[in-house]
Amino acid sequence: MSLSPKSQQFIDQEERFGAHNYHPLPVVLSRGKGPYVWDVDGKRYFDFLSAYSAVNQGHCHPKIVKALSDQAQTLCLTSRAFYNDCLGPFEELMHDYFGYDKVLPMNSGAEAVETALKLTRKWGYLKKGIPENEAIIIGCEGNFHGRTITIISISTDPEAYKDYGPYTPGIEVIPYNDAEALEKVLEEKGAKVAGFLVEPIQGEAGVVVPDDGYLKTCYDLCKQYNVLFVADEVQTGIARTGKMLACEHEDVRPDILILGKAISGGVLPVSAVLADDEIMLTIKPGQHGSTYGGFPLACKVAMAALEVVREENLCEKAEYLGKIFRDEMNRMHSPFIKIVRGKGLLNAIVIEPHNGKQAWDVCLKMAELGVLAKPTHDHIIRFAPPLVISENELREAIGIIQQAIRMLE
Ligand code: IF1
Repeated sequence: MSLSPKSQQFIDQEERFGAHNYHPLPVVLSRGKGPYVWDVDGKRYFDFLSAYSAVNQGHCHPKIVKALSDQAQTLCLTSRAFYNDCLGPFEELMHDYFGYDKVLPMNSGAEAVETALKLTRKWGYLKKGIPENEAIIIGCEGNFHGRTITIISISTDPEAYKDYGPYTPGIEVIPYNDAEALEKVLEEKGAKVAGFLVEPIQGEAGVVVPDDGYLKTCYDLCKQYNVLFVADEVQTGIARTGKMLACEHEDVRPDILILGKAISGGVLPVSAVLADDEIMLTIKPGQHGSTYGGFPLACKVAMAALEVVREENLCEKAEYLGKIFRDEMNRMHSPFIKIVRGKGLLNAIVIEPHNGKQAWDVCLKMAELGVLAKPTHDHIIRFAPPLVISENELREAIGIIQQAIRMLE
């Protein structure tokens, strides 16, 4: 892909002055609107990553930007040392949308996961009676929950954990999509297990959708052994999979729910942990917090972002458009396409390297033709457009994806 001098200049600047902790696709973006982004040379792309499902409501959604702009000129940050007139309304809206007694607002997804891990342990000691410092939390192979030391202590991806030890103790990792593995570890160690942390669909692993019934079976095992079922819906939540929460596909109500990313429509970082009183009130005043957690600007932005989901029927759209995407990709019968999988508009294609070309080459060709997506784990391309994309726009983008694949065949 040839780069303009203007693009190259920004890339060189990042190379010179920025940490090298990413390997971006060689595209320099400068504007976004709805399902589209434009590069510095004015070329338009369909965004099929949506900032890893943070931009479900589309880039620069007018209602969300207005909420941001209005509040930014009124009151941005108070800290939690005082009350304000935004946090209560946000908390009540979260109750209305998700049905939990309480919400603990944080900033990044990783912070919310860490908060959920602390809450799980706190409940394990104060309510389940696990001996102090002996609580166990179970995670799944192939997980991605963020980049902090405790979270990467759960990771099975050397890229995520290597050379960051020593690791947080009290963690057991079992195979994903294997309820018997959960039952086995609970039979052996259930008395000391405080919680089971799971993604309803593993995003980073390559949109790995577990078998029907897996989540429900695990939930029932957690109930049987008095273990909290902790769902990380940072990526799968907020209509992405065709339901407000991916757990709804199996009628599972997590004991602790973790949200992030699209809760604020890709405008500023907002995350949250939701739970009922018996769990949430184990954390007393002064025992957890964050300077920006639940700040007025975040509350107003998140309220607008959540209202957009309902007003524009984004759950129904994701469900309907996702089926079109998977059907169209399955109908290609391309040597490149090994598997098409996903739920709603969280989909992925497992690429079979062909003609010496692999997923990265497909992504470069798609970018050249006007669709942005990025591989995960070498051979998997995740496709997650903003949920506001229209059927016509989706079909146009599918045409581009198919053209890119045909050109490389
Ligand atoms: C990166 C991955 C996706 C998440 C789930 C918690 C978090 C994430 C299920 C933490 C964040 C982001 C992080 C970003 C790339 C992206 C990602 F490739 F890293 F794994 F989406 F799949 N739970 N995922 O997906 O939320 O702290 O980032 O707000 O770190 O490269 P965060």
